[in-house]
Amino acid sequence: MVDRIAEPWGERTPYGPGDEWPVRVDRYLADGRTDVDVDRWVQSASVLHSNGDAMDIGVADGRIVGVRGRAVDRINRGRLDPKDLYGWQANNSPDRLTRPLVRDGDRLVESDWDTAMGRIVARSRDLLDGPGGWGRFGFYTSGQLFLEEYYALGVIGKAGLGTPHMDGNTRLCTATAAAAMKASFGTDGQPGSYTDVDHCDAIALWGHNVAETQTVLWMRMLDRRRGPNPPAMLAVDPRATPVAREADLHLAVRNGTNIALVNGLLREIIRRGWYDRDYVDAHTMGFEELCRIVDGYPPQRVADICDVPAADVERAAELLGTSQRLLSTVLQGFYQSNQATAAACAVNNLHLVRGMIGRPGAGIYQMNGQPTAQNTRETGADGDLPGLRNWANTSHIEELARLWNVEVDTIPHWAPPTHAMQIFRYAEQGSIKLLWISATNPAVSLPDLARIRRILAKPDLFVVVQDLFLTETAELADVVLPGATWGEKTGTFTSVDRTVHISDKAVDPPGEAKPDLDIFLDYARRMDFRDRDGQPLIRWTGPEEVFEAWKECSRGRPCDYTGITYARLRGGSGIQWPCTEEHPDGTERLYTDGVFHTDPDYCETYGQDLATGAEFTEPEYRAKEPNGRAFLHSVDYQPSPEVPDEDHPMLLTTGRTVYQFHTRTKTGRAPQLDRAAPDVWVELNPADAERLGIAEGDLVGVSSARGGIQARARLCGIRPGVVFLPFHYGYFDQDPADRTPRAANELTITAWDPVSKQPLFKVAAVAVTKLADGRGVPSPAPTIGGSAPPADAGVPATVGGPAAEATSGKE
Ligand SMILES: Nc1nc2c(c(=O)[nH]1)N[C@H]1C(S)=C(S)[C@@H](COP(=O)(O)OP(=O)(O)OC[C@H]3O[C@@H](n4cnc5c(=O)[nH]c(N)nc54)[C@H](O)[C@@H]3O)O[C@H]1N2
Ligand SMILES: Nc1nc2c(c(=O)[nH]1)N[C@H]1C(S)=C(S)[C@@H](COP(=O)(O)OP(=O)(O)OC[C@H]3O[C@@H](n4cnc5c(=O)[nH]c(N)nc54)[C@H](O)[C@@H]3O)O[C@H]1N2
Ligand SMILES: [Mo]
Repeated sequence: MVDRIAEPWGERTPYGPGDEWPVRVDRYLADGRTDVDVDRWVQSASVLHSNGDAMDIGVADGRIVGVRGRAVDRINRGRLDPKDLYGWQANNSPDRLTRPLVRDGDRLVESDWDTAMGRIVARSRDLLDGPGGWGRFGFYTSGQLFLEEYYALGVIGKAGLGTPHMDGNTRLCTATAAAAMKASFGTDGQPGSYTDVDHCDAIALWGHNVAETQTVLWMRMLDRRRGPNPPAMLAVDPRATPVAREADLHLAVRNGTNIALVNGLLREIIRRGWYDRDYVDAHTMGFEELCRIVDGYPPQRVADICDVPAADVERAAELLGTSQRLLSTVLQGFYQSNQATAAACAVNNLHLVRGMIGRPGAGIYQMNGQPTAQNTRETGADGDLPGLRNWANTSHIEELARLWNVEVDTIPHWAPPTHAMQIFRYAEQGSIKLLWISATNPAVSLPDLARIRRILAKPDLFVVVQDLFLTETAELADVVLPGATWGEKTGTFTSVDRTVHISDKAVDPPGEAKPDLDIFLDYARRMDFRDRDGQPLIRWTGPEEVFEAWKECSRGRPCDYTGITYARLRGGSGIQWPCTEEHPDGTERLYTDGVFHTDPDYCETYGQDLATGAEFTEPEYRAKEPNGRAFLHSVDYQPSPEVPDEDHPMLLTTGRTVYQFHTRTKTGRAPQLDRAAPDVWVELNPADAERLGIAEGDLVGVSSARGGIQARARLCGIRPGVVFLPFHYGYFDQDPADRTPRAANELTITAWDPVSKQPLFKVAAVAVTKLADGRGVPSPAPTIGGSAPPADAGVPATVGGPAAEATSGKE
């Protein structure tokens, strides 16, 4: 028995380089049940992060009663994280939406499917027939639906309505991962494999608190660290996260300065001869320009910009430069920070110049965050074209037109797809009049919430929200559609390392809730979308048919799924794409031969200027003659769009705790997780706190040019001058009479990366003031994770108690 709230990572199973990661099967069954009480186990994988932990769902009396990890799976070998173990309880929550709701004046009232869909279709027809046509529609979807649902939505948007205004919350999440891989390697698609952890001799974590966010991947890293010949570890993060505390070297950079750091590291690596001249010559372009740019970042300049010791920059360069099998992971500390795509590409550069790609242990994970973000991108539900096709390549559009049997001009491709922040801007300006939001909660997760609420509440904007609960966003909708979720519907999704899993239906959804796929297909039927021959555009009736159609769409593209079937996904491990007739067991690593996806006829983009985002044309791209070589992109450091000043003297950054997922619609309804981190807190460095007269637990006001919130102070290991807020806390479980603002995004800025268009959640200027004395009661921050207080602070440890007892064993 293990309390997995008190011990999120469980027991160590150490192993050595090249060995197989030992099995450890984790399980949690509620209410003291044991295996004999379970009627059936149904195969699935986790939807509370991008790791892809494979699990079985335990069912008794038609309800979910627990979960266990799947020992056969290549990703987790049986392990589960705390959210995986306890999060499923939200499915059974009594406040699930069970019927559609429609707006009646200032109220939402219960209705039926015909009425709700009837309203959406009537509005759609009016808009489609009126001035502006397809330009009036905006779709904002998720990284948490299934592949089949995204593909159906993508076809509705692109071939049915013909609108370019479609994006996912993946824009907030992994747009930069996609943009950086497109820019460096030609297309999206992770080069590495999780088994690189088994082989590497050094791990660099770039703005990635993997211990709290891909907890099972961290277990794998920790098990290597506790075994023979452990890998060295470098952490780049302004906070003393568990990763930073474990690392051999921690660079606590000032947030917003990543590019200066990586440029400086590249300079040292090149000057000290730690690069692979042959690999550079044979497989890359842009080395001379890279040398010219990074030459401007000697250690002392990096130290000044990033506020880290110059000697540590040199030590980090040595750690990276002398490793033989380097594994890098990159996530939100880069993607949501200043110069996101440029900084993520700089990590790619580091691997390319050292030839550290495409072989065991030498891997890059440009991480995903959400469980199915990879599929949003692959299927084009983020506005890109399905199959990682290039919107500027006419023959790619023609392929899709043939596949869907529609006119080429129906498919929007005259300009880049509209990104999420621009969709909200169009809604604000009134050109978008119908906004359909599925499986995301922008009234908590987008920057500058006062503005987002104002937009969603506009009387001339018809808002459809498809969710499990009456969220902060759903409250502002005109129609609310009750979705069925994980465990209640069947579909597939793909992890960071391209492993495809199936998630089978285990139980019926509550009330009249429906799978998102059924909702989208119902809309297509009611709208009567037709193909070029006057036949129904969409004839699918269930997920497996959509999957089969998707396989055809993916054929010949990097994400080729043609060798995968539902049957093959059932019973064993997940399978990594590309999976074809020639490679029936999938593909462990990409670019093993040093040939990249940069061929002009194959690539996903003709490229952008990484400093400004300006798009290059096809002739400009062809003139570069990439011949399968990767691009080394180099960019100079520019300060963040917002820096501290007299009124707002501190830097804000935001992020996550191990116990909560996003806006907490699921984890806030799982008692063990909720109790471990029940309310917002603000992390302060003890020196800043002393200067401001703030002690542990004091009530603090944090304000920016956008708004203000209140939170209790946690004094911990964050760098001086910086404050951190978890962004999880909206108001769903607050007393309705007391809606004191507490969401981090009341403060964040409306600004985005010029290339990936990912919003800047990690840098804003704020003022911090003490509002009330905490009288010695500590803040609600967990004592585990980035918010861990000093050992002598006297804060009681975060524990789960008997209710959190899970098991770990050999099977
Ligand atoms: N428990 C939990 N796990 C999750 C999720 C969750 O909500 N909860 N969400 C999932 C999703 S969708 C995502 S996208 C991932 C996110 O996973 P992560 O990226 O690991 O999570 P974050 O906490 O957003 O940010 C990571 C770190 O970036 C640091 N940071 C902030 N600014 C900077 C900077 O300018 N430079 C650098 N180098 N570091 C900086 C922060 O201090 C933080 O520790 O997690 C996934 N897993
Ligand atoms: N300040 C700050 N803001 C951030 C971030 C940050 O680090 N800092 N991170 C950003 C990132 S990386 C992300 S990914 C976003 C996440 O932001 P959101 O996507 O807004 O967060 P969630 O709470 O996961 O919202 C998902 C919604 O979908 C619903 N849902 C879940 N499953 C299903 C389903 O099967 N069907 C339907 N119809 N609905 C479902 C859930 O109930 C929930 O309301 O937040 C972003 N915002
Ligand atoms: Mo994310």
